[in-house]
Amino acid sequence: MGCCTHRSVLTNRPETAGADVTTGQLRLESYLERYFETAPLAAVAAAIDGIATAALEIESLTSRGQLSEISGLATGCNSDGDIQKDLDVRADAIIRRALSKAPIAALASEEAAEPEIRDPRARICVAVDPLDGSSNIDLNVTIGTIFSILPAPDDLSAAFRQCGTAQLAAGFVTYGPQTSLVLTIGEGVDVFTLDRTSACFKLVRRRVRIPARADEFAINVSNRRHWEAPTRAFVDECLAGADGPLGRDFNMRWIGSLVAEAYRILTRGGVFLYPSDARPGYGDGRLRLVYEAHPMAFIIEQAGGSASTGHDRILDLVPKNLHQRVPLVMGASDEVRRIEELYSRPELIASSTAPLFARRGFFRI
Ligand code: AFP
Repeated sequence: MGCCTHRSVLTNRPETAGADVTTGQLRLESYLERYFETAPLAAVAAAIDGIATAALEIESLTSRGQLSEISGLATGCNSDGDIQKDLDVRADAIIRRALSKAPIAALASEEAAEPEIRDPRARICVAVDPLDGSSNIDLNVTIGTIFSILPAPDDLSAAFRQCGTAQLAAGFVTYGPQTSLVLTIGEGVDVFTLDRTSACFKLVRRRVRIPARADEFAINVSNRRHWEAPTRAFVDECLAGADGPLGRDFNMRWIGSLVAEAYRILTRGGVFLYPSDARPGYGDGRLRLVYEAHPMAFIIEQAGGSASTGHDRILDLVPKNLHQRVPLVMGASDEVRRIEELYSRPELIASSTAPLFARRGFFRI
């Protein structure tokens, strides 16, 4: 089954192949059609078609909540000790099945310790976070699926040890008020919304751009006492508002769902931080490099933003292992630069919030 229930890109071409490209009319399958001419991209398009198909099924589960057989309850732990909810496991199975038609050499998932080797002659590999934000499943908050598509190396054991710049495509789906697909194939970022009547993803925004300057930041402030000084200094600068070194007021958001934060940044700008911190197991932050940070960094950079660890560009990182965690700062370039500056020049920290927010300052936060 393709992303539109009544036809599949792999079987037949839509009558409206030359559909008008104004926003809202181009269906995902027509958008993907132009990639079917060239071999590696044909496999990429087939994988995206598969993920879109899986998203239809996952969407039908999430949109029905407790009316579906999904409880949102924990069913066990994945290989890294993270709690696995029933929808995590279901989404993983749905995606594996939907991708069975696509020519994929290897498939990796947050929900499995090791990659699954499929057709070694195939030209691409896919890494997925089948259900991002699963702690929000029973809270009726936006959750999602994140994916990264890589070229298949000759030695498949190195399939998921490629730097982020090797990605051929990346994207995420949000299951929320709308079900949306955010996609890059290295030519900017486009956004599709699911038309639930025709069960079809339709293009709604092309070539999305993130403003260089943010006036909104997202971080889990409950971890402040565990943060490194540069992170603390940056957040204090934002909190200092117009009187502070950044000279303007900032709003704050934290949804606890990376896909929802990324969608907001692609819609109205901002900066997101999940830094390393002093809690046991958070020395490299919480988010995974291969199937969370790399695809998000590709999307954010394609939209004119930046993504960093605070020290290094996320896309330049070569994963040491499949489930490696990495600190992530992403969004408006000016703010990502400022955070990198605070990390590389500690002398700036002392001056950045001294008057009001220094440890011995008037306010204690
Ligand atoms: P779950 O999938 O376990 O809910 O984790 C979601 C996530 O990976 C990411 O989507 C959020 O930004 C982040 O973790 C939330 O982390 P905190 O719960 O520590 O705030």
